[in-house]
Amino acid sequence: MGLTIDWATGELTGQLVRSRVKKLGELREVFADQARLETMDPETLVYRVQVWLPEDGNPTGLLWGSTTIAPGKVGDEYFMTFGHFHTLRERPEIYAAIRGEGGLILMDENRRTWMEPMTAGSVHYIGAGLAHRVVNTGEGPLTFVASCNTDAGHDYESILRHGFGARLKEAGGRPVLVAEESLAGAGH
Ligand code: PAN
Ligand code: ZN
Repeated sequence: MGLTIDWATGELTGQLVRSRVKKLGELREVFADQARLETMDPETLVYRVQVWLPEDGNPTGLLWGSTTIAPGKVGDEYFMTFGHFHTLRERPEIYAAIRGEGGLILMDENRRTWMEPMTAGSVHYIGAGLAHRVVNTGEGPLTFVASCNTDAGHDYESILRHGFGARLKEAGGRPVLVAEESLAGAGH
């Protein structure tokens, strides 16, 4: 079908592959430390997404994607994806990590939030109705592949408004999931 993946890097090649990048300046709302953000270059590349979409006209077809998140932090918070619910809440997704170290943050509609560790070879089933975001806690790039129905859609608005229920931050040299409530209590 004219699509290939380089399993070392996650790079997709094919005529129907679309690529987009997210720079720090487009992710202001998702990081907690706004003062630190102001000191950083908004052109910094945080992650790159490649998506292959089938052309079979099937409304519930399957897409194939690859995302690479650069290593980095805003203050003590690691670089991460924007995160989203699927617009069609009943649409699940599968992620599989191919390199790097990090965490998949999952959140249900009641804002209950938890994390699954991601490392080369870990496979993650994102059940219906769960918001999902990936965080790179490693020294190098974190890459994962993804597949879900083409009609799933992205609801970024809910994340923009309410965020996730917890953040993955470095504390004592290791990643710790910190509940937003306790952050709010600390005056953030
Ligand atoms: C992924 C994500 C990709 C980038 O393909 O879209 O990793 O994350 P954001 O969309 O949150 O910026 C996916 O989950 N698709 O449904
Ligand atoms: Zn998704």
